[in-house]
Amino acid sequence: KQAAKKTIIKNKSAEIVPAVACTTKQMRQAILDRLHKSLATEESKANNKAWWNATCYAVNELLFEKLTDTQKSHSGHDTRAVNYLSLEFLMGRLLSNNLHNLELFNVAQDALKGLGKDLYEICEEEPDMALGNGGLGRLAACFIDSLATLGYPAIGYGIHYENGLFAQSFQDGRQIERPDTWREYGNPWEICRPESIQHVPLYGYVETVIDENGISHKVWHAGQKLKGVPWDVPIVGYGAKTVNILRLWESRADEAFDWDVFNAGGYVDAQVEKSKAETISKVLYPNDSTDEGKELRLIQQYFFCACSVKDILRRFRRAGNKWPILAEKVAIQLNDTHPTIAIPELMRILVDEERLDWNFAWSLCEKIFSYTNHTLLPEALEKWSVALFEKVLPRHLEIIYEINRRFLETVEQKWPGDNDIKAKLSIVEEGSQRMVRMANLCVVTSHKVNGVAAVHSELVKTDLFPEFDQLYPTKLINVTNGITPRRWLKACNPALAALYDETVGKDWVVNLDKLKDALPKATDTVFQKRFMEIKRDNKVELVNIIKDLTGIEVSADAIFDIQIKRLHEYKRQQLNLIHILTLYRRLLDNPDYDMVPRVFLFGAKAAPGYHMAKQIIYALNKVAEKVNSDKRIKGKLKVVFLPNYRVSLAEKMFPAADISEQISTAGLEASGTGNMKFALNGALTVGTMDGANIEMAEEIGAEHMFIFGLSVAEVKELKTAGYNPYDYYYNNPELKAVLDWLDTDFFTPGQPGALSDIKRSLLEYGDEYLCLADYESYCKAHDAIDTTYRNKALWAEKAIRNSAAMGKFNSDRSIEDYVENVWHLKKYPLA
Ligand code: NBG
Repeated sequence: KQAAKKTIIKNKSAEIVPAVACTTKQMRQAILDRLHKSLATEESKANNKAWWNATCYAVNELLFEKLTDTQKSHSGHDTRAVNYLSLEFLMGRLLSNNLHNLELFNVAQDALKGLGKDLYEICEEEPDMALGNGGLGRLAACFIDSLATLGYPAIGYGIHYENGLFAQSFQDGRQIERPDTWREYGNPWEICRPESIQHVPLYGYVETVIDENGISHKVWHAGQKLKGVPWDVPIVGYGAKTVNILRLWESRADEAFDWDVFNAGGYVDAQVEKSKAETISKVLYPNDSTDEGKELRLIQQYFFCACSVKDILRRFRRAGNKWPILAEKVAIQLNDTHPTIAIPELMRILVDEERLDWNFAWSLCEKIFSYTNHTLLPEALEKWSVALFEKVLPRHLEIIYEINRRFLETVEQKWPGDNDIKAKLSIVEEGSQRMVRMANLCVVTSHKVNGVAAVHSELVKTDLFPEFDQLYPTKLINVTNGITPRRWLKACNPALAALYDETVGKDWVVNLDKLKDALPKATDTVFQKRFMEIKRDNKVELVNIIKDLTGIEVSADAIFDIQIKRLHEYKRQQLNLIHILTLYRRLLDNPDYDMVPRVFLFGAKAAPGYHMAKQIIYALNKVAEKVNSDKRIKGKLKVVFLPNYRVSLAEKMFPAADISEQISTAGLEASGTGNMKFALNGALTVGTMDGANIEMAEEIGAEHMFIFGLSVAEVKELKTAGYNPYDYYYNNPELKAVLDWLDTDFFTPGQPGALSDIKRSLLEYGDEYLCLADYESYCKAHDAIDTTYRNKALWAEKAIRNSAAMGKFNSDRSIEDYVENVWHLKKYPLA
């Protein structure tokens, strides 16, 4: 257990007004009551887990009332709401965040102190809700925080995975995956809602039926049925004027379905089928940015979409509404293509079950759906085989064919006789194995399609969907990502948050642009000193965590250079690695090599089936072992790979960073959001002109970042001209030496070649991500970091400028952009 001992930050100058009235005394009593009356234990017996549970229950008592009030207000006003459909919500821990959003953190801290307990230690008991892989899932979590904070009616819909993203450990440097059993002993934050269960059909066949008026329609006879059980997690906005919900569906066998008949084999087979039904929500697919073509994954997608669409329509009907106003009340955001199947599902319900006219139903769908694209990587664009569809969702396939038939008529009108364009845009891809292209279905249906940073959205238009952009000129738009300042500054960096409270006023929490008011202080020596003292304190805390987790000792005087994100070749942790090797060689060649001591920190999980990503983790761990124990380099270089990177660990790393590594090949990182978290907490970015880095440079001033490498245009040029990594290898002796090093057994004694895979990927296999092309410029950027860091005042100025310029990158701004351009919602905060 990491004992995070944070200093209690109290700002005496301005009293915090809690969003919910609760004194320290009342809080203490509530916690004790829950300990006694809900957990049936007492102070002398309770362990920290019990105290954590009791504190969560005490917070819930305050939250649930607000939740009910919000729901009452929303149904009373029959509000238009956005339904955010996402296969991933990477929530992390909730206790500290909920307390901060209620403005009760200090109250709870004092209450627990009175009981001999420390809130920070209690918070460490909470397992992360790791129901997501990386940026896409964390973005969804930031967005629902902002929606509630801004007072918009919104529901997050997702899956109640029994196991979230795998827990990672290292064995001899290699990644080991273990199940993440986050709710094995229950979860105080969720409420089961059996009254809102949904039933989901699967498999079977489609029949054409003629009704009494002689009109034919389709009936889908399912071969199996699942039951979706909703679990609601309250999402409290900052100030508690709105408590929305995140509704997560758990799959169960449907008793209403005749399992015995279906199985003919009787009891045992029925039980087997039952446990199969329960596997649907068992595990999160651990792939980041790659498509996983598995039947179970398609069923997961359909399961949660079908439950959510039915739930949305249930609420709509309950309000007594009629179909023509469906699109006035309902907006559905598709977070990537994972929930695309919601489109044919809504069409199926409207046309087959509600017997609405196709054109009318379609016109509703076109107004209801919108889609966010999160990547240009071709391997991440989901496609499902027609054969699989036919088996699992036969009626949906028919509906997709009909949508496509009508769509191709539009294409014919625009480009008469052009079969190439038709083949390219068609929702169904022809070939030896016919495939359904989910992204095309999304673009055809949605009224708005957005990328997640300016450069990415531009590339969506020019490279990914150029013909769609011609066909629908106003459909493709940009909404730059953002992060919630509540979690990513106020809660995770209390000392810096307090400094900002004092400097620019407390409402930066809901108006991050306010941080700009601190810019004139960037050159003020007193302010610089305070800012950098906070940074140093945060580094000292991380030093202790590193020691606890790995046994490695590092110095807080070194530059903390951090790369935390999923392990992927396009994110180029391997480029970071070969630069580390370069520094190591320089130090071995010249023990007096003059450099500011540097600690390179990593945190990353690799998809379990992604061989090269796992090799990179292995190489980093092996290099770390060698470097950290090499006395010759006098501690100037340390490499630390922290195991099990996750939201709660990230919260301790961002505040302690000097350097943020954002080094993807230009054009491949759609946005990045870690880049924003680092800068907000006062780290300087070493990065390429990619994703949101570009917009960050606009806000901060590129001269206050360490920009390097090829631009998007230069990457394209080089690839067109024909890229040959050997040119760089033979022309740069330092580069050649470090790559050749990987072929020896220097880092893996007795096992020469154990790291050769990495060299091969950078040479023989063609270096798809252009690491060697960017190597020299990357090394120069690092030299500049070293030089700049020696000038303390200059560094402090830049750190402040980075942090204070982050106003644009808060998720409240992203949400307001969506509201204005896509969702058109009204605010309904509680009085
Ligand atoms: C990721 C991108 C990131 C981006 C997040 C959130 C996927 C498919 N995409 O660059 O790689 O910040 O989405 O938009 O996970």
